[in-house]
Amino acid sequence: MGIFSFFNKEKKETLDKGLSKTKENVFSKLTRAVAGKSKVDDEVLDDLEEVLVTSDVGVDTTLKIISRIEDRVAKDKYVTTNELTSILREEIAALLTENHTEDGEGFDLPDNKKPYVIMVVGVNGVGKTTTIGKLAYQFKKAGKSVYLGAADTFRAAAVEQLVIWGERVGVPVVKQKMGSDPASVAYDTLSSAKANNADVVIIDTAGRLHNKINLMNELTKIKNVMKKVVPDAPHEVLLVLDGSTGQNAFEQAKQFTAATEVNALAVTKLDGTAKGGVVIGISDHFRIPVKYIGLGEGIEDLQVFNRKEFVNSLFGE
Ligand SMILES: Nc1nc2c(ncn2[C@@H]2O[C@H](COP(=O)(O)OP(=O)(O)O)[C@@H](O)[C@H]2O)c(=O)[nH]1
Ligand SMILES: [Mg+2]
Repeated sequence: MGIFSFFNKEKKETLDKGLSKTKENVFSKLTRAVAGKSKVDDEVLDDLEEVLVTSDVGVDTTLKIISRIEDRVAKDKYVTTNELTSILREEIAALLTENHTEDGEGFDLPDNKKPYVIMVVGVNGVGKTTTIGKLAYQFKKAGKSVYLGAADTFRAAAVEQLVIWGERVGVPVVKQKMGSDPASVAYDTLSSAKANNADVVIIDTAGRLHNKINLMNELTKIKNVMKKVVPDAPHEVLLVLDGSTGQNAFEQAKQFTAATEVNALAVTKLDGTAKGGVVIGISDHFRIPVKYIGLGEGIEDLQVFNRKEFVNSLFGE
């Protein structure tokens, strides 16, 4: 109880509010799908399939969910449409938690890696810099010392934007002039962080996916240079995806994970979109865990992704 439950309540409110558009979308479609029906029959299942696909859950994941519900209906014989939402919630939660390790509770860092190095990648405009600012804020709040590296050197505005976040949060930003070598910025950042015994380093990068070979080479070069300072860096390659683009985010995840080694995902802009179902598809399809979700532009609007909480929020408890 006490402070812990207060934060949990706040977290839940932000999540519920952020997912409200997706929720309205799913619920109004579900309501239509079951209107005038008393039990879950083939027609309801067909309609449910359409609801999930048009809510950006993705075809593969939708088929898995439908097949689970079919099994359930076959087993429980008479399932009313009233029970459908709770069954849907249970089956999606079960699907997402299968073959997965436990979700994180808070913004934790492993204590045997210092500095812990996070390299942030993703297409332009998905929310990389914003997510870095929000993460830096959370780590600082948890008492960690944070260094940011402005390795998106292609646009002056990109460096400036990270500097502004650094000032807001109160953490140092290592930068060079626009157009300089991103790998060299990353090297400088890790060197400063190491010299100052920092806990965590977050490196911003440019995301120009239109030339995959270029991007891949660039990211590989940044990684290799980092290893000269911290041999096992980067510990985390965090791919940021814009959830409001629905299936496009899914495609980007496919392309990026093929181009470079990614071991964590963040899905942003879930507020203000009805396409939040995409997180379910992404979380099911990729072996890489969705670690964070973005629910607004504010400094506090980043959460550690928890599958159960997400599904409960989306389908009501
Ligand atoms: N509503 C909303 N906007 C976001 C979120 N994350 C980022 N943004 C906005 O998306 C835009 C692009 O973000 P930015 O961090 O510059 O993307 P980058 O190009 O990948 O670094 C900015 O206007 C951000 O404020 C989010 O979770 N919710
Ligand atoms: Mg940026």
